[in-house]
Amino acid sequence: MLSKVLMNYDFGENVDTIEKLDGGNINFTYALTLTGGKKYILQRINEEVFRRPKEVMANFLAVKRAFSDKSPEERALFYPEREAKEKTLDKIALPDIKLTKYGEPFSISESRVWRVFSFVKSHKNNPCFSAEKVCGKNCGAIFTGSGSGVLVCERSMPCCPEKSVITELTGRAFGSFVRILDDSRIPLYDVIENFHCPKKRMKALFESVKNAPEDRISKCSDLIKKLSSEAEFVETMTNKIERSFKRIVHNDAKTDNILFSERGERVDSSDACGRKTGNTVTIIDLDTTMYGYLAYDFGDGARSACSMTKEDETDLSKVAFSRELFKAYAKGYIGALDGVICQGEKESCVYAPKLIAIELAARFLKDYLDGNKYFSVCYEEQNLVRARCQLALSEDISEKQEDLKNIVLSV
Ligand code: GN1
Ligand code: MG
Repeated sequence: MLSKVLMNYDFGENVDTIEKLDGGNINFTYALTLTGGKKYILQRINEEVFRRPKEVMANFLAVKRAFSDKSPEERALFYPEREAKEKTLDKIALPDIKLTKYGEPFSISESRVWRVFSFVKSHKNNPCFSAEKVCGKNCGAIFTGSGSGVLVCERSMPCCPEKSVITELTGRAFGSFVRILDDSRIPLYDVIENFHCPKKRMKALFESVKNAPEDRISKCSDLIKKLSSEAEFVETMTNKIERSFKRIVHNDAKTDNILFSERGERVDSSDACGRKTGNTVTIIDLDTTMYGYLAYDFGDGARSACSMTKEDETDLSKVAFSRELFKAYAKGYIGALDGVICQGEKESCVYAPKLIAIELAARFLKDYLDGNKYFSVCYEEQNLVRARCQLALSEDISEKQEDLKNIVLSV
């Protein structure tokens, strides 16, 4: 199958190895290494989830084009407190697509849609990277990308300042992404309708509850009850957020979707305007980049980046939302939108992490009840475990709600 797919591409040399990569719950991803050592990422779009994959690719190209229309300065990470002159130019890049032999951005093989991206050499592609490399601090901390949205600092769990640096950079990258595209009026397809819409996601869950097999229902009746008790909160907040307007947002604003360039690529000299040039931060996974509500994008990023465990933690006593990391994420994301974000959007950011944790709990639970058709699973009950974990996270966020409010309003 894969060799047939590869026949659509001209790499100039032979493909030496193909390695299946983990990470991501939806698409199927492989790393290709050519005989000369050059690498690419090959990916099959999951058509069960993205029913119109060509629209996904059209959106990708439109966003990429809108980005290229901007000057390098406009594409930089945005720091409100820094004067243009002393600004470190940390640049945002988007992945490069490799066209097929026929000049197409994707290929179709046995009715499946495939695409090839240039490989981005980054710390996360090595599996470990040190704080020294990421933020220049020589504290000895080592971070590992866990594959589910959390970076685990191996030295000083649960949280050290350097982890905050990465979380702030993540927030800043996604906030800057929204800022950069703010005046681009490009049309984009709604590749998944109501992708983030907590009240509709809850409704869909309760529909599945009606039709689910008895043995599955009996394993999660406590969870269904708890989620039902959140219905009013979800309804009120969804209505509040959706009174706002849509912007182009990434919609999967988590740490795993950021790649930090090798420190070696850093140019410490100044650019023509006398500013220091910095790292390249590549934002990947643009599949759900669409018009959507800012608070959902922020909430989803925060519930992922500020969680202290992986998404399928079974020991719920460990599940926690870090205030420290939230402070960092909010500073980055909201700070990057200084002068752009509206007051109502900012206020909604206070409740959005809890809201999206509940939404994701509902999505995981629905999929468990439906027989695991949407998210890929390694074992039968993984979606149930994930749902429990998200609900526990939402409960922990609830307890910290007042702190979140003070943090958001002080950015
Ligand atoms: C899916 O596959 P991945 O990790 O990029 C999902 C996100 C969820 C995430 C939870 C298209 O994203 O919305 O937050 O799993 N993407 C889609 O791990 O549904
Ligand atoms: Mg994604």
